[in-house]
Amino acid sequence: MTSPLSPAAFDLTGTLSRRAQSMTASAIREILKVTQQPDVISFAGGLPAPELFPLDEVRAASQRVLDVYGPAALQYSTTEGHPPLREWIGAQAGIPARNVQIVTGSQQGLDLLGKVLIDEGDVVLVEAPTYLGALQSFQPYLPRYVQVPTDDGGIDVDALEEVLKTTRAKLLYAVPNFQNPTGRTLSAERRRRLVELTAQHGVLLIEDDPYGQLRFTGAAAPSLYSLGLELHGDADRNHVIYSSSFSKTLVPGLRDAWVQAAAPIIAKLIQAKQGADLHTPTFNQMIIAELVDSVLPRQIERVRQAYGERARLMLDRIHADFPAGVQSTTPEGGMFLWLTLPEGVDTQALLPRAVERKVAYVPGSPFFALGGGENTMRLSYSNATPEQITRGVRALGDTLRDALAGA
Ligand code: N5F
Repeated sequence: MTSPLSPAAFDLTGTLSRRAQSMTASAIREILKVTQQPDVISFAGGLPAPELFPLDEVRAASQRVLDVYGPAALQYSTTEGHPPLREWIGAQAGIPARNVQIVTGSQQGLDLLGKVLIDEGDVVLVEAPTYLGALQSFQPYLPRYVQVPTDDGGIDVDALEEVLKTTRAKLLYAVPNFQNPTGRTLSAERRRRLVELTAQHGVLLIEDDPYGQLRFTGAAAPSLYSLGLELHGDADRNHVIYSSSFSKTLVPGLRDAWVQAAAPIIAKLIQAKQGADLHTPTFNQMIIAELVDSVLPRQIERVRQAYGERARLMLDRIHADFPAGVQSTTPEGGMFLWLTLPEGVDTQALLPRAVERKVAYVPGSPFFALGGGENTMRLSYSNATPEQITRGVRALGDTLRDALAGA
């Protein structure tokens, strides 16, 4: 006889929701564990250069915030976000502050958008490849992914038009500027068609743009959001949802980012965020608001210049040190470039050998919603010094040469 106090055998794994069972670990965060060893040169994480962080300015802003706001800086605050920060973001985009929702990193924005927009089985269109963190955010809401092909000009809009003829899609997720993971940028002509096509077919368009300010060469193209605004004439009718972040322009550790969207979507984001974390840290938002006019513009300039130099150096070293048959994208901004190796090379299998040579990257496959891309990899140049870039690319070139000789 079992006593009422003796516990029943519990299948704890079996108690997990289908939602939880569909979750997977981020390939980037897993690799960051390996690359935390101090002697490994990491081209893996999309980490900003810490030596460029405006430490003194953040210190001074923190002091000012405490002086000006007192205890209110440390109190709970509204879910929508710190009003002066929302006003500032709205003014930049030419929209009312009420169309701006502050979020705790744009990663939270992606999760909340998934929560309020995706029903199980809804078709979510994604670039092939796309940002794997977005796949990770959307996955628990059990979408059906459909991949849209991309080339050097970004999303192939002709291919998209074909897909839309036969597929009823809920939303399309895109990173049009210096895409994560490829570093590619959507061409100006394609932007207009992408906005029009999605509008015609009733497909929401999520424009994820954490890197747009970090252009180091070439001319800027209009945001999809601004084209949507032009098309609909009103922020509350825009079918484009815009997401950006202070992570790559100021600092990622304060976790301050935002979403711009039409009123019905913002209303639901607020409710979803109340359930997630009530609000983004009050103090952090106040610090960011202190910095947006006085520090942000010159910080962007510094970061652009440094990343431009690092990208050019990495490309030069790749051309000099890599075996023939490796193709690289040429980013005009942002933090990433993308390598395609000869067919048959498996970059996941190769990673331990690269780490033995003290260099790390992210294998390309996890960036494809439906698999593929085994012969691709993402390299980030933002977090490595010029000396590390030179040494790391040489080590990676040696790793690739060995692999090709073995293949
Ligand atoms: O705003 P935040 O810091 O939450 O950035 C999230 C994010 C959203 N959208 C795109 C396209 C992004 O690239 C990112 C940040 N991605 C970095 C990466 O390496 O792919 C984050 C890596 C940092 C980490 O996982 O520790």
